[in-house]
Amino acid sequence: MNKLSQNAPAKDAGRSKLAALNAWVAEVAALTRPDSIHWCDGSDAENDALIAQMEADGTLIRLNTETHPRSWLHRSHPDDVARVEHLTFVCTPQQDDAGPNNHWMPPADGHAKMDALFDGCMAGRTMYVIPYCMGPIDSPLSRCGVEITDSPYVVANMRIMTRMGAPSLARIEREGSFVKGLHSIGELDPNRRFIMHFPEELTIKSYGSGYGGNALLGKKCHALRIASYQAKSEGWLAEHMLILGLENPQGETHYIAAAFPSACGKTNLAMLIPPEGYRKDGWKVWTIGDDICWMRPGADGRLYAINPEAGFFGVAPGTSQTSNPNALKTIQHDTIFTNVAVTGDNQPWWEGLDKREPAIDWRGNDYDFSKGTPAAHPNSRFTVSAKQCPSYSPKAEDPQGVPISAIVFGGRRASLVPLVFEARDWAHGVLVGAAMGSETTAAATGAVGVMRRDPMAMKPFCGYNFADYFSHWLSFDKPGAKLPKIFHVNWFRKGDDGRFLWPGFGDNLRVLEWMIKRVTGEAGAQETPIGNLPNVEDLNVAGLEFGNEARDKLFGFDQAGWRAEFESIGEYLDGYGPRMPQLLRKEQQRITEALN
Ligand code: SAT
Ligand code: MN
Repeated sequence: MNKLSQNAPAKDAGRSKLAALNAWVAEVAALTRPDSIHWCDGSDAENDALIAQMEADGTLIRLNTETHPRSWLHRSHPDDVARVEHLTFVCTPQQDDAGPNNHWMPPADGHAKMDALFDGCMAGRTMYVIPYCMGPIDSPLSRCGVEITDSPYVVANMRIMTRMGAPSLARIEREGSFVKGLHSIGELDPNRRFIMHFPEELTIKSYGSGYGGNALLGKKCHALRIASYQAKSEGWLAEHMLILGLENPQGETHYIAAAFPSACGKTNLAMLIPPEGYRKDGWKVWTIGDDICWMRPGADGRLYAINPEAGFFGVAPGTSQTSNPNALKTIQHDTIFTNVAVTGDNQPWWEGLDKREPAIDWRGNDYDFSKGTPAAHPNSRFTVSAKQCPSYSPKAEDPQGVPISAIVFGGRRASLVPLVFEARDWAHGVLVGAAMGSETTAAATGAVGVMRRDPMAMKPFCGYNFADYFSHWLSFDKPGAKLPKIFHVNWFRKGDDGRFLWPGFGDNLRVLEWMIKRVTGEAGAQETPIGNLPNVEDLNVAGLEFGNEARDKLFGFDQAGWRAEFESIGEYLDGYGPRMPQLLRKEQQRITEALN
């Protein structure tokens, strides 16, 4: 008999504020017909029992206990390795409310399609009820949800990624409201897989995938798609951004929020270790979050941010002693690895980690070098508690959040886009975010390396019409507001030989320093039609060597190239029709004229 057998909800259903929750759980159980129901309390004993069960049935493989204590490898179904944007829907009564940026279905059709899939799907399985809180449990900015799933792997990951269990259930009981997420791995059949959102009902239904953002519903489904919709009506922002604190030698810390698409280095930037000279001078980076940021105006007019997550679901490949030593320390123990390779002595391994040779690839086969395919899946991941990160900031648990001094947008752009520029004002900054482009990565299924517009890195995650989202962003510029400065960066500019021109990683601190000095009025810049660019002398580049090509491309501005870019941005904005805010069109036209 399963140790995690049927247990009862915490309170008498009829009288308590949990009545709605209990009724929903009963309704889902009647539809999915599980063998048993388990309410997750988040305790160690519960986790130990789940892990033991998953080890016994092969869902988890124990890794080398000396080098990686209490760490596990999970191999997902080979057809289930990334988010599936083409199968992700936003179901609003009016199609226009979901916008051209989302796949849409009428809510009734969405429910019918999903409920047909869920019908009886948990027969022979345990149904887990996971109460969770996104954000510090006592923060007014936090929001609760309940995920129902038949995947113990999802439970173990949600326990790391969210504040899960008894305290969250208590908050739900107090508040009476929560986001409902229903998930089943189904048959893991790509032809029977959908991720559907019903923003007006604060409801998510996800079927047929056990992977990452498709299945850990607190993450992209709740904390971005549903939360962005809630944020619009409640006057805040739910964004695909890391949050870091930059402490200077005077001991002052400025907080920066930065939006980059998936697998473009958010985790590395959030955990950055300054170059040696900076370290000696007393610079330090504090990690608040690596993926999601919720922010709202405080009484003083500044934007205050929390990280709604409690852990990192980070990309493994490329994580190394050079790119992210803090991440390597973080994942030394108590970590779930998904789809990485392993060495002969059963340690997790991925491309870019080190020079050792992998023995077994992510599918579990002997690794065959001659095939030339990677041993770890390019979207292989680690799930780990943020508390294990050496640079984790104590402020990350502050219920009031941290005040944001700078917002950064960025993508992978091999050409045209310089290292960094500053927006003139808020409206220009919103255009910079709206016009953002990036080459696609392995974080979603589909072609990799194709340039697409990814406004604010939210293309896959905004739960409503982008035109309304841009209006919402613009609305924060009002009397009394003390808004952050907005910047754009590109760590990925390439030379004619195809090599990256900027060293990146720790040296990105030089760019962050310039930004904060722009905020405090201590650094110079040259004005151009696209924004304020640093002259090479405005940035501390001591110890770095640049040829003429690197100087031109990282710090220069290609007028003809930008003219073409702004034409394409204009066409992109036109695609949203009359809902697109006039102010953004005007910004685009003003810059286009300046470029001509
Ligand atoms: O799979 S996730 O959506 O959680 C990761 C990502 O794409 O950012
Ligand atoms: Mn992400």
